[in-house]
Amino acid sequence: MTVVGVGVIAFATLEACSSFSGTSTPEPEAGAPTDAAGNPTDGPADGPSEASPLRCKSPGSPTTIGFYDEEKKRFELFSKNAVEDPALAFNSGTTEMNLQPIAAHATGQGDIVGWYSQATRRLTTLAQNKMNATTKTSAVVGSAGPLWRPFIGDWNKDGASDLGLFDPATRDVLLPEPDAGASFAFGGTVFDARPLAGDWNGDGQDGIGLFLPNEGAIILKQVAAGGAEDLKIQTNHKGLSVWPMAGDWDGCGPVRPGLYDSVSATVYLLRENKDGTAEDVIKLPSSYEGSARRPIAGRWQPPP
Ligand SMILES: [Ca+2]
Ligand SMILES: [Ca+2]
Repeated sequence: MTVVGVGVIAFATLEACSSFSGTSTPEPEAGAPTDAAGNPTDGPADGPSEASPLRCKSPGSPTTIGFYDEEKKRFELFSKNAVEDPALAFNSGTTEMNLQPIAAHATGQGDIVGWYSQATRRLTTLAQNKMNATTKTSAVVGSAGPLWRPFIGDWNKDGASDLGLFDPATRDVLLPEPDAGASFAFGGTVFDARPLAGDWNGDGQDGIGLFLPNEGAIILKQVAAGGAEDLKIQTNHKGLSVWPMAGDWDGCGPVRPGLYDSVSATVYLLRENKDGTAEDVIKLPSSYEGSARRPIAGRWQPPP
């Protein structure tokens, strides 16, 4: 595969606490009650919800959900994983269609939004999470096809977010950053698979994953490389209206997948990276139903 270099997208120096890497797994405290799987069962009563006790006593800041509304060209970034008026909502400032929203780690504090354009094969990131922010646009990813989908991770563990692209037709994965051209096949032949990435086991190395909409399954690999998956999680959610995201939903440890069903406007956040896992359910208002929203997740950097 020939790759035209994308160049450094200049997410610049990044803080240690990334949505995509370096999140360590807090160990249960000695004597703390645990469930059958060894996960701590106690936690502050003011957790994300009563149905979801925190898995640790000293959570960091959680990753929270967000959306890009393709119809309104608008980002909506939530301050918590619950129904609310989005804490940050602003127009993307572009009229381009079919943008694939992403979240990436930025200089200073937190994550910023952007998009990958299938038409131009470029990644654009905002300097700040606000309207009319300065944008940075990558070079053309020369070998990417017209339907390739983006995902963001830190492939070389330098703290800076890197682009990945997935071809749902051929299952080809391309990592144009940071070393211009790693490519491999991942995921078997599945229809319309959707990529995601994260540090699934909390060892500081980002892995990759795919949501398989026809099966309602998520496959995860602990590294960004080809071959068989390390984990397959069967969810109760399938169909082409379901899109994946990834985050540390309670601030307690490794990154976990989440799903958003755009028809029912419902968010499902997995509590564990294992089959049959429990999940937190966030039913958004009916005004979200059937919309052109795609989910993203991050520790959103507030605008200055
Ligand atoms: Ca990197
Ligand atoms: Ca990892």
